Amino acid sequence: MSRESKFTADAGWLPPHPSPRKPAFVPPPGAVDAHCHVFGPGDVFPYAPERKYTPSDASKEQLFALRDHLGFERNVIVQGTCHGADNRALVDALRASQGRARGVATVRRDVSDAQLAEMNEAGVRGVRFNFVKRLVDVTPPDVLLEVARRIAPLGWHVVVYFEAQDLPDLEPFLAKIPTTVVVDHMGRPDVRKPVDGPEFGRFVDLLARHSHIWSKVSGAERLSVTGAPNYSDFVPFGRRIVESFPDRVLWGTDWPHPNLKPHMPDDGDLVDLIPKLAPTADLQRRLLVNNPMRLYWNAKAYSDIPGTTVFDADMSRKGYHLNMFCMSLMKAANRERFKANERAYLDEWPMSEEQKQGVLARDYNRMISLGGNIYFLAKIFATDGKSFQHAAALMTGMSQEDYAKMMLSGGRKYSPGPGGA
Ligand code: 0GY
Repeated sequence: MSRESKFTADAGWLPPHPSPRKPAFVPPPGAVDAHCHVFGPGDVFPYAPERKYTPSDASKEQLFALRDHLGFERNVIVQGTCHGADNRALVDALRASQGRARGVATVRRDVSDAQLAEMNEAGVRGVRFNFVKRLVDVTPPDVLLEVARRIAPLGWHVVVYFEAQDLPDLEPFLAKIPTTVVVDHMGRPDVRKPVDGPEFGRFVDLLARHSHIWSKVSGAERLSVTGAPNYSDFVPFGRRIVESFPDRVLWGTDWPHPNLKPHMPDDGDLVDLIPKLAPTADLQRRLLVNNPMRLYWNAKAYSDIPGTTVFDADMSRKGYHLNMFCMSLMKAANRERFKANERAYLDEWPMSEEQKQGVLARDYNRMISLGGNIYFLAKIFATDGKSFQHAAALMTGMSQEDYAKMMLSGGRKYSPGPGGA
């Protein structure tokens, strides 16, 4: 006999479609469903007391089965507001995914470094800021900026959910966020209005003005007035964004489609919209593979050059406070304070705990992998009274003497490839 659940879904709540059809569109290999949720199960991962709705459970097993059925390889699971800032159900799903899911969490300003590190290890790569008043009690922007500054050193980004009428007020805030910002469902346009009209124009301008802002071209089933199965009024809006900003768009099912009344979409229909939003194979690959892989799996064309960490814009953001700490050592008074109590001095900087540990251990490779730039890190070994040769020897695992000998005899030996010099 099944146990009585502690939670009952709201009256009229629609569970997800029980048997979505197999879509005609075959997603390219490695495709990512970059907006979906897991809810509960409530008896294991209780819904938050402050929630604005109680859903029916939507499990990780159901989500992974849908992923396979629709022809996707990976998921980005977004913390639903019904779980508040309790990310346990999300983290549980990420851990069960065997690296095939990444997460976007909700955190409060009092989240600890240890909690952030644990979520990072599980696969969380972003936080969500929600401005939709029927879903949350809105948090003040200065608190959110504080959270954004905390998560930036981890290389995470911010996902925002708001409605079109709130964009003018929000734009200055979005401009100040120091990470990539992804807007859910194109900022919820009214798709009865013209795609070339002022309301959607404002959203297109937002992306044109701010290269750190991305958009999900999702939410057809929420925004369409013409409705299933073609959601035809939504298509020109999504297509406009995909064609204008092909390297800053993501797509997701939004399974299990919370708060949708009165219809529950067939996820197969939603997948079959993709070629209408992204009409070429190249656009489809960017939307479904390249962009989400770059943002969530750090997969860049140059990220697997052996022995090399490329210092690009993401690394610069991730290492910002570490590098600023290094620059502070230009001043004699700061060097003295650092030498007197390294831990206390490091704690004055909003660096991640891992970055601080890297500094304390003088582990330069680790600092570089966490966004440190050798031109700034040089201030640390200079403060220690050490040379560049000393640091380079440490990084290669050699004694300084062996390193010096190697360099004097022409540097590291390498085997040229066929036809190489
Ligand atoms: C979505 C949309 C909605 C809900 C949530 O976290 C949530 O509760 O995001 C909504 O009701 O519009 O993206 O899932």
